[in-house]
Amino acid sequence: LRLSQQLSDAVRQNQFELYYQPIVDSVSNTTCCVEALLRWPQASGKVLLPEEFIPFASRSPLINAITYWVLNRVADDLPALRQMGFSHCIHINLSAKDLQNDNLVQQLGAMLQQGRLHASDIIFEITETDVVDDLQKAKVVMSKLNQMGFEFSVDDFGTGFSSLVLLRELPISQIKIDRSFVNNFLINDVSRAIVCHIIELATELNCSVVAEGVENSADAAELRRLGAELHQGWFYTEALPLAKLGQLSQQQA
Ligand code: G
Ligand code: G
Ligand code: MN
Ligand code: NA
Repeated sequence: LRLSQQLSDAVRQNQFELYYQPIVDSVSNTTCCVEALLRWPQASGKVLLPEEFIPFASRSPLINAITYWVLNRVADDLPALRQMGFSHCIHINLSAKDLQNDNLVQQLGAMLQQGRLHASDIIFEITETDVVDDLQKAKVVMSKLNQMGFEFSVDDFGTGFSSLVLLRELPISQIKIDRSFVNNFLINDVSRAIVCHIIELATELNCSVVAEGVENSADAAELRRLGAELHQGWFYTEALPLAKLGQLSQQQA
């Protein structure tokens, strides 16, 4: 297939870029983590977003190569991120296939041994759809990674069909409230109830909570009042290339 050829060329020829979107502690108004988000610039000048190629890549072994590319880019970017003052973790998105074999365990084991990464540098984001393939296999892989020190966050929480089973079965330390709930929770009673319940559930389970898609100060204030202090969204900043993230941290300092 054409797209699969283009994608494997993109991996080999280093055509991807990694952008970073800050996750902000809204109480101290400081960036505590950044989420790495893939971008694929085209020769035409257009930049493809992950939703335009990750779903396709996720159905093939290409996704393993893409995830490995992301890990290596994060390892390469870490010294610069540290120098900019981002002392906390980098969030990396995984796909279903990443959790269905031991490749990732071996690759990360090697990177830890080489000193290119520390487990505490990274939090992996998984979605519910990532583990439904084979929950037991995902559990084995995630447990191994967890023993190596890596933590897991559930992305888009509440939008899948097995969110609660996932919390019971897997080593999860953070829940990200899907932005579809955050978008209208001030005016939609159902969304509001869901947001409140996710916050309570997370607290009960000793998980931290991140609210995604925070787009204005009213949302931010109400989320904080409800106990969700970590925010990600355009109210703070969009995903930025490394160089622009540096300018941002200088403005903050
Ligand atoms: O940047 P954007 O909002 O378009 O990203 C949308 C989604 O694409 C993310 O929430 C995530 O699920 C997925 N995504 C972004 N970067 C990566 C990546 O490096 N690997 C995987 N597997 N998914 C990614
Ligand atoms: O991992 P996830 O699929 O949630 O990736 C986050 C995506 O959400 C990014 O691709 C980014 O473009 C998008 N995004 C980030 N902040 C906001 C926001 O405040 N509002 C909306 N609508 N989208 C956002
Ligand atoms: Mn994510
Ligand atoms: Na998300």
